[in-house]
Amino acid sequence: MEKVNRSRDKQKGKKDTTAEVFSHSQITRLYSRFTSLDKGENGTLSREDFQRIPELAINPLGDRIINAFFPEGEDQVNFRGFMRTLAHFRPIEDNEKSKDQNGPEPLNSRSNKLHFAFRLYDLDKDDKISRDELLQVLRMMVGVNISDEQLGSIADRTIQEADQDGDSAISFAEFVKVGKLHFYLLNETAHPCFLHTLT
Ligand SMILES: [Ca+2]
Ligand SMILES: [Ca+2]
Repeated sequence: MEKVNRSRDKQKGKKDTTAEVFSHSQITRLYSRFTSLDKGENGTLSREDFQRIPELAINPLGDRIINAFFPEGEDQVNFRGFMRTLAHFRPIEDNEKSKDQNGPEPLNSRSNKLHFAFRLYDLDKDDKISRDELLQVLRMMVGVNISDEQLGSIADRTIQEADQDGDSAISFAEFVKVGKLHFYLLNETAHPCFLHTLT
């Protein structure tokens, strides 16, 4: 089992950006949350463990967020991985007090948050958001009260607005420039229940 109570002083020279994002008391709370979710009591969480969190079960992007916890090809996540993913959801202001110009970028920096959001869209991992990928997320976010035709035209307009190299898809650089696509996915206001239950 990994130690969770390592103090920051002991980590000098070997920076762990996860510990920079969370305070000591938050880490303690997260750890007790982690162990209560760990029904198999083996120090790791499975997808089923996450699916038992009601707020994630009803979140339209729940499955994708759950997937983001799991490294490629793995079906278990340990406490460190659990914290790393959650760190992306912390507000950016939390960095200011522990800012270290020479250290690695905090996980909740604007750029890391954007990468995280981008990956929620880019299911086939070709580093582009296609019209289909955008449509899938739109459909999950807006629910059923909007026709496929209307959704399609929202997707088309969004791509037109973002697409600069004319490939009819949104690259990460283009994604960063269209302000509106990401923040509703990653703001704490977009996932208040999810965050409050976990942290
Ligand atoms: Ca893609
Ligand atoms: Ca493009």
